[in-house]
Amino acid sequence: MSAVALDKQGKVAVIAIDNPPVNAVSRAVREGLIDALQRAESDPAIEAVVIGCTGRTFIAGADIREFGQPPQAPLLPEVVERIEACTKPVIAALHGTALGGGMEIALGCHYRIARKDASMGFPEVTLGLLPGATGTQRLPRVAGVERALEMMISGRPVKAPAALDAGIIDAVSTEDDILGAAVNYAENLIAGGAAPRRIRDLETAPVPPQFFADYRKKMARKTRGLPAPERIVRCVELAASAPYDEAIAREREYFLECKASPQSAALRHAFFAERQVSKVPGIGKETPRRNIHTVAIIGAGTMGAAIAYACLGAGFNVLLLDNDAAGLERGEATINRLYEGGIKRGRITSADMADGLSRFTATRDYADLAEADLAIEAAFENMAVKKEVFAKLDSTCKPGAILATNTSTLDVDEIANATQRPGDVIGLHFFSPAHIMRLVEIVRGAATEPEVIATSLGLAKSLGKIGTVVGNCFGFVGNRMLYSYGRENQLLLLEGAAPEFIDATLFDWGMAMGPNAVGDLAGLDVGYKVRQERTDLPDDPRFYRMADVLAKMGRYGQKTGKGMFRYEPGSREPVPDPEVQALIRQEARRLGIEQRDIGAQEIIERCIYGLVVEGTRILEDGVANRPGDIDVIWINGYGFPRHRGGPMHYADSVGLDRVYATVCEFRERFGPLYWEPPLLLRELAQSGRTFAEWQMPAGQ
Ligand code: 3H9
Repeated sequence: MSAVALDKQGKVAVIAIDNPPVNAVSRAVREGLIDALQRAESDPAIEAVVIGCTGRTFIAGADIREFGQPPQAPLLPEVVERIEACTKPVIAALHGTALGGGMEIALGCHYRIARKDASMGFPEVTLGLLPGATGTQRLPRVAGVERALEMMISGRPVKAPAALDAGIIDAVSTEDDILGAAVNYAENLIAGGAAPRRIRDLETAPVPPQFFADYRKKMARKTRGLPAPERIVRCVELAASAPYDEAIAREREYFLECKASPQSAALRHAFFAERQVSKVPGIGKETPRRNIHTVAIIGAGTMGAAIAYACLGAGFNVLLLDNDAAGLERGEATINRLYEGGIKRGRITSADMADGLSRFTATRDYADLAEADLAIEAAFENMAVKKEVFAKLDSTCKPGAILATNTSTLDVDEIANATQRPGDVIGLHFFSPAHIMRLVEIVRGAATEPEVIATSLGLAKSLGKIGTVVGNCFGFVGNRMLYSYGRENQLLLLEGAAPEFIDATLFDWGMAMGPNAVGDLAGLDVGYKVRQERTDLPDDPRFYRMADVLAKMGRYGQKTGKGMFRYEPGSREPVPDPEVQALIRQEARRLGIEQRDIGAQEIIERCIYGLVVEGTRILEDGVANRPGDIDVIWINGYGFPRHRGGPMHYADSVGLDRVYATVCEFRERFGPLYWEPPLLLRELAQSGRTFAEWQMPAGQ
């Protein structure tokens, strides 16, 4: 079957692209479009041309898979220019998601009509790119500089009615059959004697002289480390100042620079890794799913309430249980607050709130959970408490109900064994704040049934989250690796690096926050309590020393106004605290550690390679299915910079031989306790391979 079909409906030629799943503009589509256009143009019976797509969407962009290979003619910009040069009016028929190169094709057409529910935009920036097929020059000409920048820098699509307001499209159709609607539109154009209308001939509306300088300042923090946004701004500046052809040549140059950048390679890796993650060995389309209508959440703390809110938002009936009447009231208040916050930010309406709350029940009685399809325990992080809850769930929930624990570290099998149905038990590790963070670690226990895993993956998707299936071990993937990262941070403090310097270094490198600010935000008491419960920690007095010292002093972080930093009343801004600096010096002396000057490079290498080493052990242990799964977890759960692709991709980009050599050097300098290189890292480094090339051995 050809990717592009040409059909005639009276005087209108209909060019329909059929390249599932998302009609990406692959080479075959580019060739097919040029050919079909040629034929339509040279056919004297044809007076207008419609370009649309079959399937669920208009073109969702260039084919991202081709970006790793040398470009093959015809290039997309040529296709867009060819469409625009057509001597007969060309109408784009948009439905689904018209994105990136798809939107550029639409802007190459002379008229655009979209189905009411269509959305359109330029998400290239999320792949480290800019619209490289004339989009940077066309969008400002129709939508204005400010709107064009907002769309291209955020990457967020707009819905058809907003696109109509902005002048990006000419008409919105309520018809399901958008190709049919576009043919009608074309017939009207023919009847009115309309001619081709070329965006390249329009002038971009002028902006005040300071506009671009101010815009750059405004976007600086959000776009740090990324080459594409600055180049997008330059292109839009050109759209407002340079002749079209000159600006297009620069757009092409910048696009190629971006495409070759390590940031784009990392972002494209993240894109595919996030889609790969739902493909789980042993779970297929044929695996049955259980129906989930009612979700019960046990524990009305901040986490439980946020999970409840997320489930209400996804349309489930929700029961929130807490033994404690005051706790339950607080949970309800949290849910109300989350709704009100959502309304204030314009994310939801008061009708959504009323609808959500009509499906919500608060209870203190386990008997009310009898009909729940899924129970998510979000009680204290304590094994005895968890086992008690699961024994109660076992005796009250109906057969076939899924019993999930939100534990972030504890043994899911031990929890499962507190029930008579360990096959129904699974870990669903949500991240705080649970209604915002996109990650859920789905922890597969030894006995967890495949259909329970498949159902959990579906649940994550319906909550708008990325579910990543991981194995059961202390801390699973994310928190197990966090221990290594946090350990190096703590050791660096004792060795002389100031907390604010470590934080600034890792923030500048791209982490969403520095580790010391994160500790203060999460509460130093939380990690302290978890460490107290563990019996397998290394026998090392330096291990998390400063975190323990501060927690024992009641310096828990933001909530007590003092932690690793201090906080002015009502402020979340960490302020370096000389008292902490004195405490660190005192502890270092006590442990016989000589403090020294530590540079940014050592901080980055120790913290990030600490992650890589533990990530490699996780692969060796079979706890994660793929290196990409680890990357997805760290990007979406721990603020790892997406433009570095996650710890495992980052190691690949540095070169595993270099990473291995540095780890060996650390073993010499700091001893083998933490820096013994894993066998897998050595093997890959010595054979010149990458994590991306690694496959889990069969049977693991
Ligand atoms: C661009 O256009 C550059 C130009 O400006 C200049 C060029 C010179 N290519 O996400 P899903 C695959 S840059 C190849 O699960 P959904 C995806 O991997 C591009 N493959 O579906 C998956 O494969 P698999 C700008 C693609 O319904 C399958 O399709 N465009 C592409 O949840 C289904 O995807 C973008 O950045 C692609 N462009 O969401 C849009 N897109 O089944 C990127 C998807 O093997 N795409 N695949 O796992 C999206 O945002 C979402 O896929 C979309 C559908 C919203 C369209």
